[in-house]
Formats: sequence, C-alpha cells, structure tokens
Amino acid sequence: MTGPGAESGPGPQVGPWPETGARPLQEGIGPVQPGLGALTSGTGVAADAGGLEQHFEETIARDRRIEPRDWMPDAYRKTMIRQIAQHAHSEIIGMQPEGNWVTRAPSLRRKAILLAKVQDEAGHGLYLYSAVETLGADRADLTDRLITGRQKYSSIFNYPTLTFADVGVIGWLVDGAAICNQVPLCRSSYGPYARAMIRICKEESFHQRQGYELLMTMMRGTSAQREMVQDATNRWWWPSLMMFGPPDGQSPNTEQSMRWRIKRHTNDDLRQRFVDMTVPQAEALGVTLPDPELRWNAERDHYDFGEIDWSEFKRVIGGNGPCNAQRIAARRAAHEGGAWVREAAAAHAAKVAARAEAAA
Ligand code: FAQ
Repeated sequence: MTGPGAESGPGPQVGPWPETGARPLQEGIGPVQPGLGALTSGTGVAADAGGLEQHFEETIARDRRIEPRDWMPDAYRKTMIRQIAQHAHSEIIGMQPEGNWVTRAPSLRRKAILLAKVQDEAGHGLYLYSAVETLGADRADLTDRLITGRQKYSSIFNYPTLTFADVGVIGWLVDGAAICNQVPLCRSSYGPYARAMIRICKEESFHQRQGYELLMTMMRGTSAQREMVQDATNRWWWPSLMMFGPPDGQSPNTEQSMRWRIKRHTNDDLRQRFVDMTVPQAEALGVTLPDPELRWNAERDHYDFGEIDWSEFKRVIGGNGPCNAQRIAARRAAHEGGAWVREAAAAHAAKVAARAEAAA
C-alpha cells in the first residue's frame, strides 16, 4: 500500500513532515557503486587487508554505499546484522498488538484499513530479513534467536492494546516515532538496508495518517470515545519516547554507528525531534500529553519534557514487560504452525531443481 492517504480529510498537516516527506525518501536512492564488488573478486584493487579497510573508510567518508559484496570490517557486518534483524523482528512482532483488533474493528472500512496495515508490516519484516540475508545471516537462525530471547525487538510492542483507540494511537505515535527514526536510515551506509527503508518509510507515513484520521474521527464522536483516545494517549506516550533507545550517554552503539554512518542522528536528537513534531499534533487533536513538564523552551527552540522512566525501559527490554511472554509465545506458535509450509516449499523447490537438472 503506497501513496498518500486519500481519505485523510481536513485537519492539520500530520505528515509528511519536513524531514519525513518525499525529499529525504528520494535521497535514499543512492548510486550503486560500480566495480566495488570486484574488490572481493581479486581485481588487484586494494588487495591487501589494510587497503580494503582504507577503501571501506573512504567509501563511508564520501557518503557512498557499502554493498553486499564489498569488503567490510567484521564489526560493521555484526552491527548491521544486529540492527536489521532487530528491526525485522520488530515489524513481525509489531503485527500482534494491532492484529488483536482485526476481528473486532467497528466497521468493514476500519477492518480493511487495519488488515492492510498489518499486512504492510509483514512486508516490511520480509524486506528486512532479505536485507539481512545479504550480510550472510540465515533467516531460520535469526528467527530461532528471536523466539529463544537471544535477539531483541522493539520495546514498544510489549504493551497491550486495550481499546480500539489504541489502533489509532499506534498509527499516530508509534508509526510517527518509527518514521522519525527511520527516514534518516534511508541514507544509512549499507545499501540494501537504506533502499528497503525507502518503501518502508513511505508506507509508514501512510500508516501514521490513517491512525491520526481514526483519532480525529473518534474525537468528533461521543465523550466516551474522546476518553478512550485520551486514555490510549496516556498509555502509549512514554513507551513511544522509549522507542528511540537509551539516552545518548548510555547508548553503547551510537558513537560507532554514527562514525560508520549507519545512524545519522543520536537517540536523544531523534527523540527531541519527535516531541517537537508531536506536541502541535496533540493540540490539534485535542488531547493532553501526559507530561506536566512538557513546555516550549524559546531559548532552546524545542519543547522541554519530563524524565523518562528508564527502569521501565530496562525491564521491558529485559523480557519483563506486560506482554513479552505473550508476544514470543504467539511468534513461536506461528513459526511451529508454519513448519509444514516451509517443508512443502522446500520439497517443491527440490522437485523443480531436479526436473531442471534432468532436462539439462
Ligand atoms: N527496544 O546503543 P543503543 C516499527 C537496545 S519498527 C528494544 O542505542 P542502537 C514499525 C539496542 O538494540 C521499530 N531494544 O542501540 C511499526 C541495544 O541492545 P544490543 C523498530 C532497544 O542500535 C510501527 C541496546 O538497547 N525500529 O515501529 C531499544 O545504536 C507500528 C543499547 O541501545 C528499528 O529497529 C528499543 N526501543 O540504537 C510496526 C529501527 N532501543 O542490541 C508495527 C532501526 C535500544 O546491543 C506497528 N534501529 N535497544 O543488545 C535503530 O534505529 C536502532 O537500533 C535503535 C537503537 C535506535 C533502536
């Protein structure tokens, strides 16, 4: 599902934002680096290890892309596998909270919208697993790491969706935060990841608009509906701020990832950007963000906001959030339930290959 939300209707501009619109998305389509793949296939260019490393560093410094067959330091490969796998897992686990409402959506239209959104998330997970496979990772192994708790997924998906307003708030805040974090990743140094991010961001902009439109509709409804929106906002606001990761001073990976131009902004910078974008949207919607310390700071030209409860964040990423066990159990059940499909697909592929070989 691509393109602007045709039904977004009147109301404030909720996206694309200055850095989340078409311009940066197009920026992500970087030039493919002709000939760089040859570095690993022995053309004599920068043949020694030091030369390869220097070439890698220069590619990064020139803001060019690292492609799958290029030489890269082991630590860069490991970081990319970690981040892309975590991102892929997040998209797949992220289908569950909203998926919870597919059978109970209040109208056929809302059900169709929600189904399409959840399917988009599956698609994002699949592009990202494909991107991580270009680094030599094995998808089955990554899934195993996820369901055995050895690899992370975003903290945000460990919270329950208690009412249908949560569906709107996830679109507004969670997709909003995801876009804010991911648009700069369209310029990430690893080519397949950066390119996957372009389409993902376009779709997430659309998801954000549908969430906001749902909330606008509910805010025009009954007082009970307005209360549902406020309650959902209260529950999702702080976890949305946690999506950006620990504060910069406690983020072990940021410095190196910025140097390698995997990340383009720090966790705190993106979090601030998200707060600055979201406050006017909350005002236009007519909800209160649950932070008494939230106020405009003219000197900083940013909103100040209250202290995040990092002990909650640690608890959630440590596996002890409200829904961690439920999310992993559902993912495990889906994986085990799908075993026969994988076996059938593999048997079919083997048959096709055998037939092709016999005919050759
Ligand atoms: N949750 O040193 P840093 C979505 C971990 S997709 C869990 O700052 P880094 C779409 C981090 O992995 C949402 N763990 O790490 C959607 C590291 O642990 P490790 C996912 C977290 O990588 C919408 C440790 O803490 N998006 O929402 C979290 O430099 C609606 C230290 O942290 C992405 O994955 C967290 N929130 O920065 C779907 C975007 N934050 O691995 C359905 C790509 C940090 O060393 C519905 N990823 N950790 O053991 C990134 O931009 C980065 O990886 C960060 C973390 C910013 C998430």
